[in-house]
Amino acid sequence: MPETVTPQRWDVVCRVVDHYGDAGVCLRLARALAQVPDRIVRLLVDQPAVLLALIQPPPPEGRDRSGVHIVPWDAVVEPADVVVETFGGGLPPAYRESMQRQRATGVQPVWINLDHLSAEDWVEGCHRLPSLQADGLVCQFFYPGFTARTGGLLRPLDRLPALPDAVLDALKAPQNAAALTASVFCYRDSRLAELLDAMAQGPRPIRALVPAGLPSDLGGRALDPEPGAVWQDGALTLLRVPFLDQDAYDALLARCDFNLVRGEDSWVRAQWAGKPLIWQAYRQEAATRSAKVEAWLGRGPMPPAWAELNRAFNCEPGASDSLANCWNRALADWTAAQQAASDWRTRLAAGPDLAVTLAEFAASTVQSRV
Ligand code: TRH
Repeated sequence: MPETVTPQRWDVVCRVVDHYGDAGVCLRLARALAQVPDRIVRLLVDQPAVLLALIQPPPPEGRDRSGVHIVPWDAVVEPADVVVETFGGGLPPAYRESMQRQRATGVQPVWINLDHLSAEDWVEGCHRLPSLQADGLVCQFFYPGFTARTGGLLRPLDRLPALPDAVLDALKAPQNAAALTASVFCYRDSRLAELLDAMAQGPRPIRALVPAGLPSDLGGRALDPEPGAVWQDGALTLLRVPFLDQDAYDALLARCDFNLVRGEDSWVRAQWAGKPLIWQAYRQEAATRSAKVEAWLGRGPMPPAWAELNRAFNCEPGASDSLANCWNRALADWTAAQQAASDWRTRLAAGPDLAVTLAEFAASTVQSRV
């Protein structure tokens, strides 16, 4: 451990469970941590292909443009000063054995387990709690969140990249100033088909951008899988766009009028985009999913009609008013939804920055040992 109490060597440890979010959050966290001069950040990942799908072009020799060293999960044995395990994914066995040896001869690294984001109240009571492990190591739980008594959220990019031509072309079709543009990113098993039906029969032209390579139930609309494909259906125009680099995806969210997002990272990015959004929570048991959605809606990110639409989109069919009714009521409340999304973004900006709170917590943990 260097002389100063400010730990400078960080490891973010990512074990991919499924989809892109584990890697997506870890990449964003590692990049944010690496912005501090002289800090050395490694991102240990067990499925590099999932992570590299979010970085275009692929980083040469595993060195990300942000300076993060991307390394295979089991390629590192010498622990850093601070180890950020994510989502309870565990640590590589050899890495953990090294931590045990360090503890036996001196001081273990600061070991933090960064958990999933939730708007639920219980998070504040668990945030920063230590957990003594059977081998004597201490792990400390750290929760992102929407309040000052959590770790807060990873901040948006200071500067968004230009959108690729394939997306800019899609934004021109159809030529209709009244059209609202939406990005579409939800799970295969969702109520998307019903929502698209409502848009097609709705009062306002909608241009929906669907990423290539992601299975989506488009309700029988045979949109070709290749970027550039177009499918017109009443007031709805579906357009296939490429799966984008993570930074370009942030730029897409900011460019659209509203966004359909899912899971955790795109959900947060859409809130930072400051546009109305429809969030499909990660597919868990219905009561768990409903509790997460209600906790977030209860913090007031949007007006009632849009909250009802989000609630319905996360319900099983038949457990809510029809999506068509919800969609038409939400569309009628469009101006209020735009203002509420902007106000919500302002509220988030007043909250903690997760990369900062993590670093402060790590430094205070080291300081407490001096
Ligand atoms: O892919 P996800 O469903 O990931 C999920 C969630 O993170 C969930 O919380 C977790 O428990 C589960 O994985 C294991 O949704 P999420 O979180 O939005 O992550 C998607 C990432 O993909 C995000 O970083 C944005 C990125 N992305 C791009 O980079 N380009 C794209 O074109 C698209 C559509 C997404």
